Amino acid sequence: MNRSELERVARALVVKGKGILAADESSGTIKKRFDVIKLDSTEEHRRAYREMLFTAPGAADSLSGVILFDETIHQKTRDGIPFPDYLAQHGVIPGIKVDAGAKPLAGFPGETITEGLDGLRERLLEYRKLGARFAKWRAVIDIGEGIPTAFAVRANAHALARYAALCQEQEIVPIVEPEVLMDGAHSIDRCEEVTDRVLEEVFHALHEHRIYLEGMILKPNMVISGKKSPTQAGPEQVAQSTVRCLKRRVPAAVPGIAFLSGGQSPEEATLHLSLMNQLGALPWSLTFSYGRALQDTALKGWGGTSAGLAAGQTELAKRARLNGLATLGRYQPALESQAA
Ligand code: 5MM
Repeated sequence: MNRSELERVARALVVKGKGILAADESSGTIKKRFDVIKLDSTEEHRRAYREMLFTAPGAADSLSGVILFDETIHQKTRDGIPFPDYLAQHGVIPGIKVDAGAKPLAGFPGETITEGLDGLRERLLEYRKLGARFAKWRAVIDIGEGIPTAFAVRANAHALARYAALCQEQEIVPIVEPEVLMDGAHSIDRCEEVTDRVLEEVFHALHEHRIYLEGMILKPNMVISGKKSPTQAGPEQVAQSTVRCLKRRVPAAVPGIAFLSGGQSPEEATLHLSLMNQLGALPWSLTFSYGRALQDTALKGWGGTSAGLAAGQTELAKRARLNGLATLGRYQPALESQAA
């Protein structure tokens, strides 16, 4: 393992002013996204959509990396340039989602375990040859009556740590993503309590698996009210609770934390990130690794037509730029109307 290379890539991914575009939707998820614009999820439509995103003029100025799906890392631009090569040529680090999805955890109703460890070493080797310099694995923790159980949290933390160890062995920076879902009716306090427990287990497992913390990135949820909760915490409380929780559980050796957006609106996700970055000096860089919060407006602007190409690209570049400002604590909602 080349530790200095891992650290160099990890630091580049969380450099101030930039963040990560999560464009690693699996076939089922991208179909759901295309359903919104009434577009069939064919291989060519998926390729054209990803090309629209990756070639958006100006977006690369605010993107440090892009997470790809297996199909996408093998695809090319219309001019025949493999996507990972195109991104690298534009200063954007290509990454790859390597988990095989969250599956029901036998014996634990309502809970899941993320699969994909079998054959992972060999897949990582292949992805590295294709240009991937970082990877991503998502564990999903739901909050509900009697869940999450301690066992499900431990099992997911263990899988995340095994994945991270294999990545570092292959000189690929692991993005460790334990997502506590915001879909429930729980309060922000309950989200903080569960996120705290999850992060404690995750860093315990990472330590046991001898993970080089300087060569990894954490991708957590924000501490936020459940979507169905009657009481919604305001943006300042989300920022303060999230940073408090992270300070308690994330070692300072980790170079950066790149949040998922998890179903927040694009504007909320940007505002929360900016407020956190206004809370004074922090031991790690705080940035974004958004999927929906970067792509939703771009997808609608594009609409699946070549006539919508420029509109989609303008929307992506706008959100990337505003989130880039948020990593510096310089985003204001008023910028929304000026940014286009
Ligand atoms: C939580 O999802 C990740 C971040 O996206 P959001 O910012 O929209 O929450 C995202 O990278 C996710 O892991 C991918 O979209 C892949 O999801 P699936 O479910 O297709 O593996």
